[in-house]
Amino acid sequence: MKIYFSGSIRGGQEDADIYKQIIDELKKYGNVLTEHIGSKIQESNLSDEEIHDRDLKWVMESDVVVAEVTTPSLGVGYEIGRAAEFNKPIICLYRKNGKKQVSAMIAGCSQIKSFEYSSLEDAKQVLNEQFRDINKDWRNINYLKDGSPVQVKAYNCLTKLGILDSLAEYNPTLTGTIPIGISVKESDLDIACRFFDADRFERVVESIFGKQEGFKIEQKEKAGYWVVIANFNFEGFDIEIYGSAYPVTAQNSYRHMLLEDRILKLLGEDFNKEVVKLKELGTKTEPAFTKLLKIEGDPFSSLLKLEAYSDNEIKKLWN
Ligand code: 6IA
Repeated sequence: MKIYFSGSIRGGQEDADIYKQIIDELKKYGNVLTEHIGSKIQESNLSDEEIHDRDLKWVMESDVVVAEVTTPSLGVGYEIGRAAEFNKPIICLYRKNGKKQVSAMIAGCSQIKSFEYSSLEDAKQVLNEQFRDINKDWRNINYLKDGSPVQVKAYNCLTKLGILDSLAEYNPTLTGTIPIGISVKESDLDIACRFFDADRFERVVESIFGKQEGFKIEQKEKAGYWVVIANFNFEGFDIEIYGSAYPVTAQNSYRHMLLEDRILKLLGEDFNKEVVKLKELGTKTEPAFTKLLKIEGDPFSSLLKLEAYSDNEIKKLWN
């Protein structure tokens, strides 16, 4: 795992010691490409252009970008923006020091996960929780093979259909409740995809799956973006292909699944049973979670607020 750590240099190097401690922690998870940011850099024998090109190459190569954003820095903001463009997972850490608030362009970006911390211990905990999620590759469905009977059935269905291979260029990822073990009888198999051209994606999906039973496909606008949704039946499953211009990791179905998986693991068997009970009575998944955790507002968007909660904060919601 290659980790790009980003921290202020010309923006101000007061926090270099803190960067060093975070970098030392990050070394437990992989190879930190930018260790030099943990010491005060006074001069460089590289030109600005050489620094820019080298650092950008490292951002592109990295598996994850971790930024300490307490000290505002143009370079850090730029690196985060480019990392978002390359669809890298991005973790931002900041301390509330009463001086400056984190920019809305960072705190408000759905592709970036921002966390406030006050001690190094807090930061370590955040990293521990985040790396646990990053290390699981949801695109590879092999995990279903060792799962429950319905997961094994889903694995066989998807493999027979060859859907993950035939749509490979769209980063197809199984989302929904079957992967996280809280499916009910009616649960479908949701395949989230990312396209760059909606019309082409629609044509490709139709040409591959158009002859499947009950096939239908539509293109519609959702929150200012075009999405393509195809449905059909295969081997007893309802299959839904959902394509959007958003990277899969930034799509709501993917984010809901990761968050729900984390909550289920944290809150254990009793909570899992309560979720399934509500779902069997007809409640949809996200409303079931928000109801049990007493979270107000629109279930689909308010649940996502929990992404920024620590494990302990989530546990408190259930106790
Ligand atoms: O705008 P800033 O300088 O605060 O931007 C800091 C970010 O840009 C860091 O995350 C670095 O990855 C990158 N960066 C900016 N300047 C440099 C640098 N030399 N060496 C390595 N990375 C850099 C600057 C030399 C200067 C102090 C003499």
